[in-house]
Amino acid sequence: MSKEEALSGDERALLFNPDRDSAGNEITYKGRQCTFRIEDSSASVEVVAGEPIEIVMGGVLFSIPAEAGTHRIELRPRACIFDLDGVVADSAPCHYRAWKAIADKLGIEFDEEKNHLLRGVSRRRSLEIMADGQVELSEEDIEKCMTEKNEIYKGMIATAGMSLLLPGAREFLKKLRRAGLKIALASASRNAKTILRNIGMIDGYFDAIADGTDTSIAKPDPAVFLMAAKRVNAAPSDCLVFEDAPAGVDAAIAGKMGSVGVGPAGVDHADIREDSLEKADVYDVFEFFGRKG
Ligand code: B16
Ligand code: MG
Repeated sequence: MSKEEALSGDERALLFNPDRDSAGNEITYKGRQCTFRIEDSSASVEVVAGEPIEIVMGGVLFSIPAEAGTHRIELRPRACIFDLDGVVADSAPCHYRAWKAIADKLGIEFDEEKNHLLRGVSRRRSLEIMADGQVELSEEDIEKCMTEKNEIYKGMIATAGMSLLLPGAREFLKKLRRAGLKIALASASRNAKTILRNIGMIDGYFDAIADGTDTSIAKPDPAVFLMAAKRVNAAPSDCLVFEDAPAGVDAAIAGKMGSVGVGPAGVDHADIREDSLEKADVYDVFEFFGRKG
């Protein structure tokens, strides 16, 4: 690979990934000569004077002023942690329909509005919220309802297959990874890996996966996010969590991580808001890590 090919620039910035692009690279970008170096624990770029440009090194955005200068980042893992249901996969409607079948059997009220309260929370907690004030369930009933709901749900996700993949998700993750960020999945679901397999994302997209089979401690506890962060060796303060559920954003905040609220409702308290990964801008992520340094 030639030096020029190793680096890539898009319409907005020059991208350098210290894990992939070779040190000692020199490139002239928008008329400015840039020399990249990797030392023990840092990466740097020396830029000659010229018009202001932007450079993304290891997922961190630098706004380079007109003057000549050297800009440096400490090399340490920085990670984006993705929730699954509602962010990468559209599995919430399947959860709803499966719970609705159980609610009908139990003869209790359950509608789409109440279903919002179940987003991101564990299977057991979902049943508790659904039954609350309407029916008393013994431990045996709870186990039976959870098993039955899960069997219905598994049938639905098998039938839905690839159609659960949310538009833009794969492309968005690829761009972040190309820039040098670690990518992790953190989901409350015990079916997370099955869904990833169904939507063609089990290989090549995530550096680590933490899910409901690793911990039963539910969001808003940050346990599953902390586990994902640990698996990519990133400090919580170097993590940005993408979540569609209020409990998920609360968990990110409790874990001292940055947060991106994805989707229509309940996540306005996140640091960044995006309607979907399809509409999300990778530069919001690069700017977030740029502010942290
Ligand atoms: P399961 P996430 C969550 O997934 C769902 O949003 C939530 O509705 C569900 O109860 C939970 O997983 C557990 O799922 O029954 O498959 O183990 O948003 O954390 O990816
Ligand atoms: Mg979710």
